[in-house]
Amino acid sequence: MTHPSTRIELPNPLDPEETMSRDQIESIQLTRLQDTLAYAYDRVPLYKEKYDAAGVHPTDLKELSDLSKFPFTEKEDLRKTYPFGMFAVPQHEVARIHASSGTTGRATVVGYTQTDLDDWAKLGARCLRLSGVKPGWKVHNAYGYGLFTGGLGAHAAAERLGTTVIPMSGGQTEKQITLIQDFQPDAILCTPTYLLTIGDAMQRQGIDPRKTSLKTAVLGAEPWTEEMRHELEVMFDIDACDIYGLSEVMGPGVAGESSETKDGCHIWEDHFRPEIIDAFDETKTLSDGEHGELVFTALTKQALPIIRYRTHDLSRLLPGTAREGHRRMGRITGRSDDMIILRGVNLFPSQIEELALKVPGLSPHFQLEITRPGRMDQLAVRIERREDCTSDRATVAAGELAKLIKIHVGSSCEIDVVDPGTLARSSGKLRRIYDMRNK
Ligand code: DLL
Repeated sequence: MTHPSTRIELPNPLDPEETMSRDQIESIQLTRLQDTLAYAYDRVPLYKEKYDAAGVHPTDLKELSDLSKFPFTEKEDLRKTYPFGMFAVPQHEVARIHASSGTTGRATVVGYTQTDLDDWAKLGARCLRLSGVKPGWKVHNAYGYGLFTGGLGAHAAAERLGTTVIPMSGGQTEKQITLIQDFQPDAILCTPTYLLTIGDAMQRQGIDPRKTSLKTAVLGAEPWTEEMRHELEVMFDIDACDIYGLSEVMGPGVAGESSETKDGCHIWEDHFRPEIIDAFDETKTLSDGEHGELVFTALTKQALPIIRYRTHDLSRLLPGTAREGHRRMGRITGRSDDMIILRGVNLFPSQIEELALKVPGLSPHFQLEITRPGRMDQLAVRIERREDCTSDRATVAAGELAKLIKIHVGSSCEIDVVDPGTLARSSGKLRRIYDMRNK
């Protein structure tokens, strides 16, 4: 007897909002923005205090550009009201809580109603579909499960799309490899540096990552470059697409990238209104195309309305391509608080990644160490050579990288090429910067 199945051949049309025109999206944004401002003002004391102090009221928002009259929300606001002070619904309506790791202070706590979770899954599923993941595929989810939004967020997205989810979580690299070989997943979800860790470990075991069943990787949660995309696509013979999100705004799925265009993440603008501001002068809102700091307003969130949230992520807004009504964000070059200022020159780890991968013999495994031996800051780039790179070649490569950094970034640094496998590997977000100046 054959069993009826509810999952086989599910229709999988796009959400109607995905194909809306820019005008339609902006008209939805306006009404949702007006509702959200009123909702937050009525329910969250912090918003009322801030808006009263700034002399603005939700009714002052008549058109989208009026948003710039409203104060920003900062991570510090969530910290001050820790744990639940910015929640807009009573606790019994909160279906789930997540929290950020809090490496630079108190953790920030975020909450979701059941409707918020449904929206999150829907938007995450849109991202995966846009990246080429298909219903019926097996999806190996190696984002960490727990308070981090990556694991459960990507999990719900993959389930919503109608895939078979393998909830592996991060870490236990040997087990990841065994499961990839045994379960034959079609797609993998993890951070870009963790996929690199898995690929490296496979090669050390004599397994060719190009021969696995994987066809697609949807990678995010940390900055990565086009050079790293190329590295991973060649290493695994896959399509690698970007996915963006942050806990305070939702989690993974705020924006996702098309596998056909691979030209940056489309922001789901029926649920989020993005802005770009001057990272060093928050009074200046920048135009599309200009580089600055991303600011997000969530337009539909119930448990934790978030208005003009300063992400500190540096990017720019670009017109929609694969989903024309929804603008894209350029690849994140870094976070304004991760910027290294070295003798007056601004530098991001992603710039080093981009340059290092242009030098034959050097691998994408590197760390940046900043010290102050005298009165001057010094940067040392510690980077692994590739397996097939001889020590003579490594010496030449070090010189080449130093020269590229001098030309493109404008600062001198010391390059220390180390043996393969020497530097710490990531199983989630990789720490690249070791600032020893105050140690
Ligand atoms: O990292 C959510 C996420 C999980 C996104 C899995 C994608 C995939 P948080 O831990 O709150 O949430 O960290 C958010 O990570 O402000 C960025 O600085 C960085 N980030 C996230 N996605 C990307 C990306 C998750 N695609 C912070 N490119 C954000 C660059 C990213 N940076």
